[in-house]
Amino acid sequence: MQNLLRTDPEVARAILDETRRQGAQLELIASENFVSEATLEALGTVLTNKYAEGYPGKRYYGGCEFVDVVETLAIARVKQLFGCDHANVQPHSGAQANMSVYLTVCKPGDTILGMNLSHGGHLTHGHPLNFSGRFYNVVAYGVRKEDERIDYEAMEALAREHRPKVLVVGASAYPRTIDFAAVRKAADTCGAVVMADIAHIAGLIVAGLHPSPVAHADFVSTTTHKTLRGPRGGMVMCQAKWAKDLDKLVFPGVQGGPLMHVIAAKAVAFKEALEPAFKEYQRQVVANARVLGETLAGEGWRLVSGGTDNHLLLIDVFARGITGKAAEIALDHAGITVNKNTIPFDQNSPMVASGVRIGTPALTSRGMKEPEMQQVGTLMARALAGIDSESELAAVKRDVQKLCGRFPLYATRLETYEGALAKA
Ligand code: DSN
Repeated sequence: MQNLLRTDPEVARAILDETRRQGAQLELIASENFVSEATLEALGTVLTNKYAEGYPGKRYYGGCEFVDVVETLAIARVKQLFGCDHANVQPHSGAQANMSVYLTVCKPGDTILGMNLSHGGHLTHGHPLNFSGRFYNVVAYGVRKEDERIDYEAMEALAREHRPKVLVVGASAYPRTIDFAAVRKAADTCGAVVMADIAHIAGLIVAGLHPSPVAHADFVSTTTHKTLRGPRGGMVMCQAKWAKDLDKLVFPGVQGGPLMHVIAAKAVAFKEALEPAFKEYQRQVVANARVLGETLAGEGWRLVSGGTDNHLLLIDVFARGITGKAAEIALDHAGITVNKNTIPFDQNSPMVASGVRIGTPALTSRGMKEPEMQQVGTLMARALAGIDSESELAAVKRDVQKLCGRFPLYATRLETYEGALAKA
């Protein structure tokens, strides 16, 4: 930090402030997490200097012997974690992972069947403003109105009717277990390739707390920074028959040089995920989400689909006359970080939204358990009930800070930053 403070005090200051913010607020964004110190150490290394276009043993640059070690370890660990035939750990993000799969399988204009974003899907599953919606003919499936769960029968009927090249399954705001066998069955009616995007639930799958898609899907894509608790990035796993084509499409098809410092951090996070403690962590993530949901429901808040099977919850705040946007702002004032989110069949636009999405991966990484989830649920309910009262929001914030103070985050790192700042 001392070098950074000397060279660029503005950036150094912002990093210090962000480190403080992460520790002082209740982080409930379902897609965020806190990586380990070991993962952070791997990220901030000289591996960022190295060009390594190609793959281990087959690079377009000299001097790759050590980054080869890193990437080979990362690949081996993914295969061990998920039991997949092949893994490509180079995608810079989940979007690039998904783009690589589509380009492997489809030509522009081909049909993709994906989940409606407002029913819990993802931008890269065919949203009109995303490359997926621009390059391909998109047909969307969704959830049933009555129970807000994926309608696999309707999915299969759409597959028969539209004969997609790819059937995409996976979600960014779906609190229920996904039936990958049913997806495979739907895809087999028209010979579609299945891509399972497990970005949100990857950690749960590793721990055996959510069924794995590996036996059912041709491709499994994911980010590495959500429940998997690695650095920001993506990866793709696939059946052996797709391996060569996929690798060609990740590089040189979609990307140039891989981010070797990020791949090193991925390798570290995968090693952590192989430890028994990771399973226990995921078990706690799921238990925490259930208790948080029960607490909120007990306070009179409607949960989309009635609850959760995984790490996230969607609260229908509009059922009590509050927009997702207003709820997000009020909770932010109370030191609780969430994101507004559309709910199935939403009457409001995505920038306003009727829901708030919350998840427990980050708070669980801080060590919070069921009793704290009850407190968090009560604090959220107080903030939402007191949405028009700045004094109530400030009072909630004080209680949030007390709770956060009991679960220090990056304490040594923060101390080092503060010490460097004091000397600067
Ligand atoms: N933006 C991510 C999320 O919050 O779920 C998905 O890419």
